[in-house]
Amino acid sequence: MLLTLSGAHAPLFTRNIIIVTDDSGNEGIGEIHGGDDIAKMLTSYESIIIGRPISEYRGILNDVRKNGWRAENDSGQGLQELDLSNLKFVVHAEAALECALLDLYGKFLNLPMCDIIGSGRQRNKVEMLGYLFYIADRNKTDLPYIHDDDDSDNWGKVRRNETLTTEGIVAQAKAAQERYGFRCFKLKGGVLPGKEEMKTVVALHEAFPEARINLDPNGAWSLKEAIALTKEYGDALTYAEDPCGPENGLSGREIMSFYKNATNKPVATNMIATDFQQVYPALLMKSVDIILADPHFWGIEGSLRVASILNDWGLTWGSHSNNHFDITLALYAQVSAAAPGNITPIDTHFIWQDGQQLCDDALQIRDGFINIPKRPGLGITLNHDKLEKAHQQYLSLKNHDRDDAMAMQYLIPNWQYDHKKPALVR
Ligand code: GKR
Ligand code: MG
Repeated sequence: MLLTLSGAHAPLFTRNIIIVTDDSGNEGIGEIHGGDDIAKMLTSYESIIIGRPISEYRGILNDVRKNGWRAENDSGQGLQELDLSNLKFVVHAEAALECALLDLYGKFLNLPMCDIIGSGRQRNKVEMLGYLFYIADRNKTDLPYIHDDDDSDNWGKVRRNETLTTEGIVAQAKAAQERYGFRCFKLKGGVLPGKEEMKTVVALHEAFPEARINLDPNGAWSLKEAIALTKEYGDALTYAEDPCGPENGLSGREIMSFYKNATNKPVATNMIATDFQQVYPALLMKSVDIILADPHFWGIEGSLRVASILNDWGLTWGSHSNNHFDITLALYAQVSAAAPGNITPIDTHFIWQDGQQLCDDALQIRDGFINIPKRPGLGITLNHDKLEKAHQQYLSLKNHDRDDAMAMQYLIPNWQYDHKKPALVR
């Protein structure tokens, strides 16, 4: 029951999986956010793809962008807020197809995906960060949250239990480090008052003095509060992720440039620069240093175009994440392996889903890194039985869209999302 500004994760998350097969029997796979609109977009691609040679994959993607289905109100642009109803518009459904086609193309060429995308392979292993969350008490709900599924180590145990204190988060970080070897951490904020979250950052810094530490309240703080908190506790913070956002008629890009002027703190975002139009003013105003260009928000080649621009201009690329399966984990690793420059460790929620893999040969995080496998394409093989099991569970759900207010209302009756109030501050 992970907590964020947008509420609490529900017991089940949904994803759309796409499978493309060729007539030599190879299979290409892709994964993207769940939801019926995204499923409808993916289904509308079918007639555009079938019968075409894999070497035409760029043409196929162009045709899909032109002729694939999109909802009428889908502008394809983000709102600068963690508003989940808007998320599907930021997500590029065709990125799932791009992934599946490149998986297949890699198999055709007998090369791992990172060798055939962007400017090709830049590194053989990719550093991941330990993504820490405050966790609510699932026993306060009657919802079917997973628990007691893994007592093999501390991580398996702590990740299902209530964690709302500084000591709890430090213990969570230690358990994650023991299993995965993380050298860097990100704490998802926007849950408790900013002061408490920053004190937790200080405690994490004391526990892991060498680690890069980042806090992401998803723009919940006002500019004034963000500056004050950074001045008081900022030494423990390597960079701040979306510390503040739009306010008083100013856009998030403007507010973040004021924040940077006042604090000199490097800033990362996955909220105010989510497409190329937004990147232009964000870089002109020097609002950000690190753009977390998730391949699902930008497409695979789009994400790598961002990486090239940032690298040429002395800025930093990274990738943000949502709940995901091992298909996305492999995609993130392949794209990050092809991203030029000195990239920041990559976000992944996968440690929260570890044990729920869809593939038999899922990539592993060891010593904080994922090694790129020698196998072609994505480097993983879908287990159809596991997928079918997940699919049956999906079919049993009334709603396929993400709703973080639903579970939150067990904790605080009538809880509603407010982009300027931490989730537990009501
Ligand atoms: O999945 O709960 C979550 C995350 O908090 C996600 O919604 C955010 O968009 O991880 C993301 C972020 O870095 O902002
Ligand atoms: Mg973020």
